[in-house]
Amino acid sequence: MPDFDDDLISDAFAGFSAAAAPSVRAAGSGAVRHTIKRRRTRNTVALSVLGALLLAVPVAAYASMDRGNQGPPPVATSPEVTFSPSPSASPSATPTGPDGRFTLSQLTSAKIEVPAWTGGSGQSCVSGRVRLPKIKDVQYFNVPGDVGLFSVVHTNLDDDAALETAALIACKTGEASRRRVLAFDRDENGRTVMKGIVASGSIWTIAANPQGGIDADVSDFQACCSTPKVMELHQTRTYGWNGTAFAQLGGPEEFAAHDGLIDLAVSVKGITWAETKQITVAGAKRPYRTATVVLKVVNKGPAASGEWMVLLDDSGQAEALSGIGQAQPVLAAGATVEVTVTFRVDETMFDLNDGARLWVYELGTVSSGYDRNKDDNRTVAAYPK
Ligand SMILES: [Ca+2]
Ligand SMILES: [Ca+2]
Repeated sequence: MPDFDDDLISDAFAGFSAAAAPSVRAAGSGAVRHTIKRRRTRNTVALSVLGALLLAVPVAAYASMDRGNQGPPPVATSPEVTFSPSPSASPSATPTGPDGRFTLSQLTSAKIEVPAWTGGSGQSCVSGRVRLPKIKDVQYFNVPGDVGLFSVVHTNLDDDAALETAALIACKTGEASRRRVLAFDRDENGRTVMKGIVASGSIWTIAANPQGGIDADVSDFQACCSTPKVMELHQTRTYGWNGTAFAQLGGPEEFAAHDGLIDLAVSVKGITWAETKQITVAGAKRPYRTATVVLKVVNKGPAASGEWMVLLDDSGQAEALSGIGQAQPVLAAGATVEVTVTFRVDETMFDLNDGARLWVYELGTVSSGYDRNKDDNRTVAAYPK
């Protein structure tokens, strides 16, 4: 149910609430696990987290949101629309069928068939024979009808050797957007044919897979607003034609790295405060102190965790410097690790807050709640008084 799942992501995480009830587990837990190819772009950043991790998501509804997406059977054609093959494109396969390659400009210059967006906020997304504008950002855009075309790639999406076009489109539904990859081809009379939905979900980019189909950069949710982007878990998943339908052909099938529950717990082992330094912020000198905090993180199990990270809640006015928002290696059940993080605080905040709030988050579990006790995922690094 790709549309249903996709819609939930858009609706739920636009404003962000994280984590969930521990009793809910995605179906198919026996599915083969794949290596998670987390996008290696996590950097130490100043994180701003919207208050506490609220456990407000109706988790049952999200239990299947990370399932592989299967496209429906090929749908309607657009007989009125014809394009000539892109003259700049060079054949990379022996054409045994019509050339199905379109440029982004071609697909945005005439009306194309967009399947109905089912469920929830999708009802506001345009569908049918529509002309989609180009969009430059797949998450943040604002166009009439709120549906746009972000990118195209040329790849084999059916049983013939000629190449077709995979087009990544998005519908703005709030701070997030619903995304789909559609397949376009030509029929033997040169008419444009929309062959179905190759994939849907929080897809950021697509690339042609050499074996056919597409490699999609997919995340477990779409961070926005004050939710740190580093909390998104990105995977590369392959989708394409399996001879019968569009289906996931490769890559991870789930975002969580394990079936069983875990219990990460964090505590402060020690804090060292540097001397006050005058730092210019927004044109004014402010008295800042930097804290170096050694955190003890234990996984009480019973399962081994996936990758996780330390995050900083900004309600204490602290600003992350290092070690925060960085993916940490998996933690075996019963294992303990020490993590050193640094942050700085305007010392005039010491009278207003008791400390900096730090918490641990397992990547890929924003909707699934594998941590059986979230109370101990948080700790306070006390400010000096
Ligand atoms: Ca083909
Ligand atoms: Ca815990």
